[in-house]
Amino acid sequence: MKGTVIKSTGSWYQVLLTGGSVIRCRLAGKMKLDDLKLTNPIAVGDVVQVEKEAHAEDQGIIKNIEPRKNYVLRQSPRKRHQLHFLASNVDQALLIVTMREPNLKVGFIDRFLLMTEPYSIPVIIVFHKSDLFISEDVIQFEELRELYCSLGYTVIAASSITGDGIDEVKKLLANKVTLVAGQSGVGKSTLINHIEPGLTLKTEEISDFSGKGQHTTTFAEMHALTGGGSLIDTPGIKTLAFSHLEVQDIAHNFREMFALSPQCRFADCTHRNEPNCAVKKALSEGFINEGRYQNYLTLLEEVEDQNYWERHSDV
Ligand SMILES: Nc1nc2c(ncn2[C@@H]2O[C@H](COP(=O)(O)OP(=O)(O)O)[C@@H](O)[C@H]2O)c(=O)[nH]1
Ligand SMILES: [Mg+2]
Ligand SMILES: [Zn+2]
Repeated sequence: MKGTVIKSTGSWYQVLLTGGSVIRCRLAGKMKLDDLKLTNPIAVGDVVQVEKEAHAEDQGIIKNIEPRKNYVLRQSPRKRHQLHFLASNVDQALLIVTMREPNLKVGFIDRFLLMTEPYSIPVIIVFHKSDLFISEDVIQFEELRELYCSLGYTVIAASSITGDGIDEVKKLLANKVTLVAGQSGVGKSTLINHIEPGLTLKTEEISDFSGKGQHTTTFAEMHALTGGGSLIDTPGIKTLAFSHLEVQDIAHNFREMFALSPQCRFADCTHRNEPNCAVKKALSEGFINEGRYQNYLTLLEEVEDQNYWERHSDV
């Protein structure tokens, strides 16, 4: 039997079978060992072959995973050397951020886009809680909208309180499989509840003075949308680290820089101090955004520091 993994709780997976029923499955023993670098060998969104257990009709064993059309991986928040699937086989991602409550971290947007870029997954960036925008937020939002739209992303301001932008988001989600992500407290659960009122996801109050929300969602879960399509709700992300990547992985996944790199003198140009660098030229002429470039440099440094310590960890 064939089905789609709609929830993963560590050792058990909920699989939505083609017929519409949901069955609780575990992995066939030998499959677990396939990739030791992954904390979760199966992602929500995976299409799998399932066999019913002889002793329990409502339980099954996942025998095989069909090739993934794409996936979104992050470094495991707990185990630095392991990777963790956020989801697979998605049509697009919806990244929810806020200007305040919690305060915007622009670097987080670029970090998120680093995860979707390897498969060129389209991303909709929602600036949520637009009801809280003060005039300087509006100005910053407009600048960011211009920047990310120019890079090919969709940018929308929305509020679950005033309803601003909600219909627009809803339209974009229809008939698509969408990975929904954001830092804790940005109103992800609230927004999803507005888009699909039948889905009463837990929302949480921001209780601590740091403005960071508490974690209540722990595992990714796929929910069907009544109008067609589905959402994959993921746990609130605190931080995204990329020490598993190499310098060139970063360089290749900042799309505007990658597009210019064939014009750099060196094929492996890191766009820092190399002569005849097309990226530095574009930066000085204002064609590349200074903030994006700074975030790029920060990520390069992170990756280099990490690689340095890994190479020297035996001595
Ligand atoms: N001002 C404002 N607050 C919101 C909005 N959406 C959600 N909130 C509040 O933000 C807090 C976190 O919401 P929640 O949906 O639990 O966030 P999540 O952690 O991203 O799932 C709650 O106190 C919500 O009431 C909005 O559009 N505007
Ligand atoms: Mg939530
Ligand atoms: Zn260059």
